[in-house]
Order: sequence, then structure tokens, then C-alpha cells
Amino acid sequence: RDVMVEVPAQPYAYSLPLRKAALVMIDFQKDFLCEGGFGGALGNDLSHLQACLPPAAKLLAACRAAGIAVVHTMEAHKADLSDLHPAKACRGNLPEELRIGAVGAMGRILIRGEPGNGIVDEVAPIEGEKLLYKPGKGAFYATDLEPWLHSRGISHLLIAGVTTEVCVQTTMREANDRGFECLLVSDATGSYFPAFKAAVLQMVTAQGGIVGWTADADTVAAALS
Ligand code: C5J
Repeated sequence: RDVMVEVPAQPYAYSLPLRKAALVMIDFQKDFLCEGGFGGALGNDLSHLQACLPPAAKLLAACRAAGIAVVHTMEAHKADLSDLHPAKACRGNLPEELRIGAVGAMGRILIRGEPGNGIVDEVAPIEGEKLLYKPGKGAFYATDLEPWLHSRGISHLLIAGVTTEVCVQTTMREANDRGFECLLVSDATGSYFPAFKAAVLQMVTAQGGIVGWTADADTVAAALS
């Protein structure tokens, strides 16, 4: 029998059936969090993302302890760039040496298997957790995430990751449209632009939770313990 957990949340309590839940850790990659990657190439201040790592690590530990399925996504393209749209390749109007696929300080930028494309140590995957390469912003686009979740009877998603208004929000909206009940963990997500993060937290919970719920990592961990 499933165990239901009530999480105090915005805009109201979130009911989480533990056996039907997954934690989706989005793009906690060196390419976004460390110098020499894609985020840095775009001129971003990387320090804003670092703050979400301790809460994300706490959330991950709490979900593992509760037996919740864990998915780690990585924004990543194939080495031959066959899954990279021209529209994405050219975006930013960057010089050749800063584009997706160029060789940066941590290997080829945003390419599968390159050092910079890997997940940071603080929230590194462990055996048995799903690793998902995604070529887009949303984790449901051109991936097997939806059938994978359905095949396990998963209906509820706890969501963390970077960046809040890009890959995290896109994934949460994709999930919402596919019928998943989503809670975005507010301090386990980060943006290069704090104002954008604040806006996302407000916009997903406005209108009675039009996209879903939010709660911080301590609150989720306490509910799971
Ligand atoms: C971005 C992401 N920001 N993971 N990717 O390009 O949010």
C-alpha cells in the first residue's frame, strides 16, 4: 500500500504518494555551474547557481532515504551534433569558439560524455538512478521520460535544478500538461537572474497553483522523514 505524505506548500498542501513519486534533478551540470562551460560562455554570473547546491543535496538525500525514484537530466548533444537544431546552434550570436560543440576548458561545450557535461559532485548520481540526456530545454522533448515514468506508475514529480526559468520551468510546464502533479523545490533551484527565479516561483503557484506547488528543501525533507 502506498504511503501518502502531506507537504506544507504554496499555494496549499501537496499530497505526495511516495510510491508514485520521482525526484527530477535538472541539469546540475558543470557546463552550467562551473567556469569554462556553456553558462559561462553566455556571460553569466555563475555564483547565483551555486547557492542551490546544499539544499539540492539535502533534498536528494531525503528522497533516497524515502525510496523515491530519482532521475538526473543532462542538457547534452551528440558528438556529431545531429540532435542540435540550427536555431539552437546559432542562438546567442556567439563566436565559433563559444558555441555548443566547441572545445572549452572542460571539453566540448554541452556534448555528452565531456567532463563539463557531467553532474557536479554535490549531487552526483548513484547506481540505480536514471540518467537522461536531453537535447532541449524541457526534459520531455526528444527523450523517453514520459514512458519511463508511466511504466513505473509515477504521477508526482518533485523538481529541482538549474536554471529555474529555462530548463526547470519548461520541464515543469511540460509535465503539468502531461498530467503530472509537480512540486518545485524553491531553494534547490537556481537562476543566473534572481528576479527571474522569484518570478517563476510566483507564476507557477499563482491562480491556485496553475502549474503546481512550491516548498523548500527543509520542508520536503521534514515531510519525508
Ligand atoms: C539553459 C538550462 N539555461 N539547463 N539550460 O540554457 O536551464
